[in-house]
Amino acid sequence: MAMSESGVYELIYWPGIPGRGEFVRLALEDAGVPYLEVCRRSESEGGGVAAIERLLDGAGPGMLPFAPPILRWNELVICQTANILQWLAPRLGLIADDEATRLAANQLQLTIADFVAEAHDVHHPIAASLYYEDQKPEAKRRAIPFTGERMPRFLGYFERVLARAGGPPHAVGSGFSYVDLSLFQLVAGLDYAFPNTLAGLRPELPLLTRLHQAVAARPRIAAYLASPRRLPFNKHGVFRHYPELDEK
Ligand SMILES: N[C@@H](CCC(=O)N[C@@H](CS)C(=O)NCC(=O)O)C(=O)O
Repeated sequence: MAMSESGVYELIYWPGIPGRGEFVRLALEDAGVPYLEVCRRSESEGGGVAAIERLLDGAGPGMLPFAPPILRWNELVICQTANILQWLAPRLGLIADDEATRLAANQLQLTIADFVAEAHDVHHPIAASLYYEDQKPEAKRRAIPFTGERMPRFLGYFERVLARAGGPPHAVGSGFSYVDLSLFQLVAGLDYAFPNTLAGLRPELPLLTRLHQAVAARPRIAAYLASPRRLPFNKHGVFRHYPELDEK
Protein backbone atom coordinates (compact mmCIF):
# COMPACT_ATOMS: atom_id res chain seq x y z
CA MET A 1 0.00 0.00 0.00
CA ALA A 2 2.91 2.38 0.58
CA MET A 3 3.82 2.61 -3.10
CA SER A 4 1.96 2.42 -6.38
CA GLU A 5 2.53 -0.42 -8.82
CA SER A 6 5.76 0.75 -10.39
CA GLY A 7 5.24 3.57 -12.89
CA VAL A 8 1.45 3.32 -12.97
CA TYR A 9 -0.64 6.34 -12.03
CA GLU A 10 -3.09 5.39 -9.31
CA LEU A 11 -6.17 7.55 -8.82
CA ILE A 12 -7.70 7.21 -5.38
CA TYR A 13 -11.20 8.65 -5.34
CA TRP A 14 -14.68 7.79 -4.04
CA PRO A 15 -16.18 5.02 -6.17
CA GLY A 16 -19.61 5.79 -7.66
CA ILE A 17 -19.28 9.53 -8.31
CA PRO A 18 -17.30 11.56 -10.85
CA GLY A 19 -16.71 14.34 -8.29
CA ARG A 20 -13.42 16.20 -8.18
CA GLY A 21 -11.67 13.00 -9.25
CA GLU A 22 -13.02 13.63 -12.74
CA PHE A 23 -10.70 16.59 -13.29
CA VAL A 24 -7.71 14.28 -12.82
CA ARG A 25 -9.34 11.39 -14.70
CA LEU A 26 -9.94 13.57 -17.78
CA ALA A 27 -6.26 14.47 -17.97
CA LEU A 28 -5.24 10.80 -17.74
CA GLU A 29 -7.86 9.79 -20.31
CA ASP A 30 -6.95 12.56 -22.76
CA ALA A 31 -3.29 11.58 -22.57
CA GLY A 32 -4.16 7.92 -23.14
CA VAL A 33 -1.91 6.69 -20.33
CA PRO A 34 -2.75 3.59 -18.31
CA TYR A 35 -3.99 4.34 -14.80
CA LEU A 36 -5.56 2.44 -11.98
CA GLU A 37 -8.85 3.38 -10.30
CA VAL A 38 -7.86 2.01 -6.95
CA CYS A 39 -11.23 2.40 -5.19
CA ARG A 40 -13.14 0.70 -8.00
CA ARG A 41 -11.25 -2.48 -7.12
CA SER A 42 -12.63 -4.71 -4.42
CA GLU A 43 -11.40 -4.33 -0.85
CA SER A 44 -9.78 -7.75 -1.10
CA GLU A 45 -7.66 -6.31 -3.96
CA GLY A 46 -6.68 -3.27 -1.88
CA GLY A 47 -9.50 -1.08 -3.23
CA GLY A 48 -12.85 0.26 -2.03
CA VAL A 49 -13.27 3.17 0.35
CA ALA A 50 -10.80 1.45 2.68
CA ALA A 51 -8.01 2.49 0.30
CA ILE A 52 -8.89 6.15 0.92
CA GLU A 53 -9.14 5.64 4.66
CA ARG A 54 -5.72 4.02 4.80
CA LEU A 55 -4.10 6.97 3.04
CA LEU A 56 -5.95 9.54 5.18
CA ASP A 57 -4.73 7.60 8.21
CA GLY A 58 -1.15 8.04 7.03
CA ALA A 59 -0.35 4.69 5.42
CA GLY A 60 1.34 6.35 2.43
CA PRO A 61 4.68 8.16 2.22
CA GLY A 62 5.07 11.94 1.97
CA MET A 63 2.65 14.66 3.07
CA LEU A 64 -0.49 13.44 4.80
CA PRO A 65 -3.46 13.90 2.43
CA PHE A 66 -6.59 15.69 3.69
CA ALA A 67 -9.23 14.50 1.20
CA PRO A 68 -9.50 12.74 -2.16
CA PRO A 69 -8.77 13.00 -5.02
CA ILE A 70 -5.33 11.56 -4.33
CA LEU A 71 -2.84 10.56 -6.99
CA ARG A 72 -0.14 8.03 -6.21
CA TRP A 73 2.84 7.42 -8.43
CA ASN A 74 5.71 5.34 -7.15
CA GLU A 75 6.65 6.88 -3.79
CA LEU A 76 4.69 10.12 -4.42
CA VAL A 77 1.27 10.68 -2.85
CA ILE A 78 -0.30 13.96 -3.99
CA CYS A 79 -3.62 15.57 -3.08
CA GLN A 80 -5.56 18.76 -3.88
CA THR A 81 -6.93 18.65 -7.42
CA ALA A 82 -5.07 21.72 -8.72
CA ASN A 83 -1.84 20.52 -7.12
CA ILE A 84 -2.20 17.08 -8.69
CA LEU A 85 -2.84 18.59 -12.11
CA GLN A 86 0.05 21.04 -11.99
CA TRP A 87 2.35 18.06 -11.29
CA LEU A 88 0.72 15.67 -13.73
CA ALA A 89 0.08 17.90 -16.75
CA PRO A 90 3.72 18.45 -17.81
CA ARG A 91 4.25 14.68 -17.70
CA LEU A 92 1.21 14.13 -19.91
CA GLY A 93 2.01 16.90 -22.40
CA LEU A 94 -1.03 18.86 -21.26
CA ILE A 95 0.71 22.17 -20.55
CA ALA A 96 3.45 24.19 -22.21
CA ASP A 97 6.97 24.40 -20.79
CA ASP A 98 7.14 28.04 -19.79
CA GLU A 99 6.65 29.32 -16.28
CA ALA A 100 4.15 32.03 -17.17
CA THR A 101 1.81 29.54 -18.85
CA ARG A 102 2.07 27.10 -15.93
CA LEU A 103 1.34 29.83 -13.40
CA ALA A 104 -1.63 31.02 -15.44
CA ALA A 105 -2.94 27.46 -15.73
CA ASN A 106 -2.68 26.89 -11.98
CA GLN A 107 -4.41 30.21 -11.33
CA LEU A 108 -7.34 29.15 -13.51
CA GLN A 109 -7.47 25.67 -12.01
CA LEU A 110 -7.63 27.16 -8.50
CA THR A 111 -10.42 29.48 -9.66
CA ILE A 112 -12.28 26.44 -10.99
CA ALA A 113 -11.78 24.83 -7.57
CA ASP A 114 -13.30 27.90 -5.87
CA PHE A 115 -16.29 27.73 -8.20
CA VAL A 116 -16.74 23.98 -7.64
CA ALA A 117 -16.70 24.53 -3.87
CA GLU A 118 -19.42 27.17 -4.21
CA ALA A 119 -21.51 24.83 -6.39
CA HIS A 120 -21.20 22.19 -3.68
CA ASP A 121 -22.17 24.63 -0.95
CA VAL A 122 -25.47 25.40 -2.69
CA HIS A 123 -26.82 21.95 -1.80
CA HIS A 124 -24.86 21.76 1.47
CA PRO A 125 -24.83 25.33 2.81
CA ILE A 126 -24.77 24.36 6.50
CA ALA A 127 -22.63 21.23 6.69
CA ALA A 128 -21.33 18.52 4.37
CA SER A 129 -22.00 16.07 7.19
CA LEU A 130 -25.78 16.75 7.09
CA TYR A 131 -28.19 15.40 4.47
CA TYR A 132 -29.52 17.81 1.84
CA GLU A 133 -32.98 17.15 3.31
CA ASP A 134 -31.77 18.61 6.60
CA GLN A 135 -30.77 21.94 5.04
CA LYS A 136 -33.29 22.52 2.26
CA PRO A 137 -34.50 26.04 3.22
CA GLU A 138 -30.91 27.24 3.54
CA ALA A 139 -30.00 25.58 0.23
CA LYS A 140 -32.86 27.34 -1.53
CA ARG A 141 -31.69 30.64 -0.12
CA ARG A 142 -28.11 29.96 -1.11
CA ALA A 143 -29.14 28.99 -4.66
CA ILE A 144 -30.50 32.46 -5.42
CA PRO A 145 -27.19 34.38 -5.27
CA PHE A 146 -25.30 31.41 -6.72
CA THR A 147 -27.44 31.19 -9.86
CA GLY A 148 -28.12 34.93 -10.07
CA GLU A 149 -24.67 36.33 -9.25
CA ARG A 150 -21.90 33.77 -8.87
CA MET A 151 -22.55 31.63 -11.96
CA PRO A 152 -22.65 34.68 -14.25
CA ARG A 153 -19.54 36.12 -12.58
CA PHE A 154 -17.40 32.97 -12.77
CA LEU A 155 -18.60 31.92 -16.22
CA GLY A 156 -18.29 35.45 -17.56
CA TYR A 157 -14.71 35.50 -16.28
CA PHE A 158 -13.83 32.24 -18.07
CA GLU A 159 -15.49 33.53 -21.26
CA ARG A 160 -13.29 36.65 -21.12
CA VAL A 161 -10.22 34.47 -20.49
CA LEU A 162 -11.00 32.48 -23.66
CA ALA A 163 -11.61 35.68 -25.64
CA ARG A 164 -8.25 37.14 -24.56
CA ALA A 165 -6.41 33.93 -25.50
CA GLY A 166 -7.72 34.27 -29.08
CA GLY A 167 -7.77 31.49 -31.68
CA PRO A 168 -9.69 28.27 -31.22
CA PRO A 169 -11.03 28.35 -27.69
CA HIS A 170 -8.37 27.41 -25.18
CA ALA A 171 -7.65 28.98 -21.83
CA VAL A 172 -3.89 29.40 -21.54
CA GLY A 173 -0.84 29.75 -23.76
CA SER A 174 -1.09 29.04 -27.44
CA GLY A 175 -2.52 25.54 -27.31
CA PHE A 176 -4.65 22.96 -25.59
CA SER A 177 -4.09 22.31 -21.86
CA TYR A 178 -5.50 20.53 -18.86
CA VAL A 179 -7.41 23.67 -17.95
CA ASP A 180 -9.50 23.21 -21.11
CA LEU A 181 -10.39 19.71 -19.90
CA SER A 182 -11.37 21.12 -16.52
CA LEU A 183 -13.51 23.84 -18.11
CA PHE A 184 -15.24 21.11 -20.10
CA GLN A 185 -16.04 19.28 -16.87
CA LEU A 186 -17.19 22.45 -15.18
CA VAL A 187 -19.67 23.21 -17.97
CA ALA A 188 -20.83 19.56 -17.99
CA GLY A 189 -21.39 19.63 -14.23
CA LEU A 190 -23.26 22.92 -14.27
CA ASP A 191 -25.38 21.74 -17.19
CA TYR A 192 -26.41 18.74 -15.08
CA ALA A 193 -26.96 20.63 -11.84
CA PHE A 194 -28.31 23.98 -13.03
CA PRO A 195 -29.65 23.42 -16.58
CA ASN A 196 -32.12 26.33 -16.53
CA THR A 197 -29.59 28.82 -15.26
CA LEU A 198 -26.94 27.69 -17.71
CA ALA A 199 -29.40 27.79 -20.63
CA GLY A 200 -30.19 31.40 -19.73
CA LEU A 201 -26.49 32.30 -19.66
CA ARG A 202 -25.49 30.41 -22.84
CA PRO A 203 -26.02 33.33 -25.25
CA GLU A 204 -23.28 35.17 -23.32
CA LEU A 205 -20.94 32.16 -23.38
CA PRO A 206 -20.23 31.27 -27.03
CA LEU A 207 -16.55 30.44 -26.45
CA LEU A 208 -17.13 28.26 -23.40
CA THR A 209 -19.84 26.44 -25.36
CA ARG A 210 -17.47 25.90 -28.29
CA LEU A 211 -14.70 24.74 -25.97
CA HIS A 212 -17.06 22.25 -24.33
CA GLN A 213 -18.02 20.83 -27.75
CA ALA A 214 -14.40 20.73 -28.95
CA VAL A 215 -13.23 18.83 -25.87
CA ALA A 216 -16.10 16.33 -26.14
CA ALA A 217 -15.03 15.66 -29.75
CA ARG A 218 -11.38 14.91 -28.94
CA PRO A 219 -10.98 11.25 -29.95
CA ARG A 220 -9.79 9.90 -26.60
CA ILE A 221 -12.30 11.99 -24.67
CA ALA A 222 -15.15 10.92 -26.98
CA ALA A 223 -14.17 7.27 -26.45
CA TYR A 224 -13.94 7.82 -22.71
CA LEU A 225 -17.34 9.55 -22.51
CA ALA A 226 -18.91 6.58 -24.29
CA SER A 227 -17.23 4.08 -21.97
CA PRO A 228 -18.41 2.70 -18.61
CA ARG A 229 -15.42 4.43 -17.01
CA ARG A 230 -17.28 7.76 -17.31
CA LEU A 231 -19.66 7.77 -14.37
CA PRO A 232 -22.89 9.76 -14.70
CA PHE A 233 -23.50 12.73 -12.43
CA ASN A 234 -25.79 11.76 -9.58
CA LYS A 235 -27.18 12.94 -6.25
CA HIS A 236 -24.03 12.06 -4.30
CA GLY A 237 -21.40 14.15 -6.05
CA VAL A 238 -20.30 17.76 -6.11
CA PHE A 239 -22.71 18.66 -8.92
CA ARG A 240 -26.27 17.70 -7.94
CA HIS A 241 -29.54 18.49 -9.64
CA TYR A 242 -32.39 19.61 -7.44
CA PRO A 243 -34.98 21.43 -9.59
CA GLU A 244 -35.96 23.68 -6.69
CA LEU A 245 -32.39 25.10 -6.64
CA ASP A 246 -32.48 25.95 -10.36
CA GLU A 247 -35.72 27.84 -10.79
CA LYS A 248 -36.04 30.46 -13.51
N1 LIG B 1 -9.71 21.47 -2.38
C1 LIG B 1 -9.77 20.03 -2.46
C2 LIG B 1 -11.13 19.58 -1.98
C3 LIG B 1 -11.17 18.08 -1.74
C4 LIG B 1 -12.54 17.63 -1.32
O1 LIG B 1 -13.36 18.40 -0.79
N2 LIG B 1 -12.78 16.35 -1.54
C5 LIG B 1 -14.08 15.78 -1.22
C6 LIG B 1 -14.54 14.83 -2.29
S1 LIG B 1 -14.72 15.68 -3.83
C7 LIG B 1 -13.98 15.03 0.08
O2 LIG B 1 -13.89 13.82 0.12
N3 LIG B 1 -14.00 15.78 1.18
C8 LIG B 1 -13.93 15.23 2.50
C9 LIG B 1 -13.75 16.32 3.52
O3 LIG B 1 -13.68 17.51 3.14
O4 LIG B 1 -13.71 15.99 4.70
C10 LIG B 1 -9.48 19.57 -3.89
O5 LIG B 1 -9.72 20.35 -4.84
O6 LIG B 1 -9.00 18.45 -4.08
